[in-house]
Amino acid sequence: MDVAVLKAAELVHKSAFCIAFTGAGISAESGVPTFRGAGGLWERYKPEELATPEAFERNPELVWRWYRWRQELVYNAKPNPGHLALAELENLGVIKAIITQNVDGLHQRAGSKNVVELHGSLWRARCVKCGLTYRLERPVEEILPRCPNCGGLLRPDVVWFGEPLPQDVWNKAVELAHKSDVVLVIGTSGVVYPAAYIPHIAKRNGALVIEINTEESAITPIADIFIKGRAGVVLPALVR
Ligand code: BJW
Ligand code: ZN
Repeated sequence: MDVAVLKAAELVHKSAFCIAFTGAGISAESGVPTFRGAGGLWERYKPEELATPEAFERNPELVWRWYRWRQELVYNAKPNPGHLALAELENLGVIKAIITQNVDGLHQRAGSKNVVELHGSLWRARCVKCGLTYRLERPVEEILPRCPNCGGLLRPDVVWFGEPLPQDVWNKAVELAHKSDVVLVIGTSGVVYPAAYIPHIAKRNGALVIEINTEESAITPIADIFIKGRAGVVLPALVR
């Protein structure tokens, strides 16, 4: 076993308040594409045409088609050993919470309980008119879903570029970052803000930063331990 992994396992297990901060990379081994890099979603799609409020105003059908495709992909995917290891670490009382940028719901499906979703969820829709939110059990079927309450247009309840993160969710994440003494940063490029502040806030408050990624990221310069590898391989090695 790699010494960095052994050291990380020791630090995680003797931590008082360990949290995980996750990105698209943790779901890659479930077959869910990441955003950036080779094979990433942004290689084939322009974010400004799909993940902005302006895009939705211009062409809600196109945006819903993209989200429906992603919902179907995730619906047919399963949590991988990385998600499962984090759930087990929470079960063991080692990890206190997961702060995720992912909208796929795979942490919850793996059994994680305390999950803070910074960028919303593929499995919720929100009315642009009355603001009510709806839980989605499966991919939406309608070309343009409408609000049962007021007839307004529904949109995916995710955070698009130029939109603020939900205040309560953000406050909760910052509070967890302040409490943490170890933060596991897994599978994120660390370039999207304000989400990427989380590991920086934890670090500034004295937490150790342990990063797991197949490549170096924007977080790597502040990582105390960098483990180059796949989340689905490295995380199970932290469970003992
Ligand atoms: C593996 C692996 C394996 C692969 N194992 N690892 C400061 C400077 C410049 C710009 C800004 C700034 N602050 C804000 C901005 C603007 C903007 C922003 O950050 N832009 C940057 C891109 C430059 N931010 C915003 O617009 C945010 N809102 C905002 O600022 O509001 C201000 C405001 C305040 C008050 C009123 C009004 C406005 C919102 C950002 C929302 C981002 N939304 C998205 C889409 C969500 C919905 C959806 O999914 O459709 O969130 S964008 C996309 O990026 C998605 C992700 O959550 C997010 C982060 O991506 P992530 O998870 O890091 O994935 P990747 O693909 O980037 O990286 C994958 C990593 O995994 C790689 O490192 C791989 O190596 C690794 N990997 N396989 C381990 N097996
Ligand atoms: Zn409505």
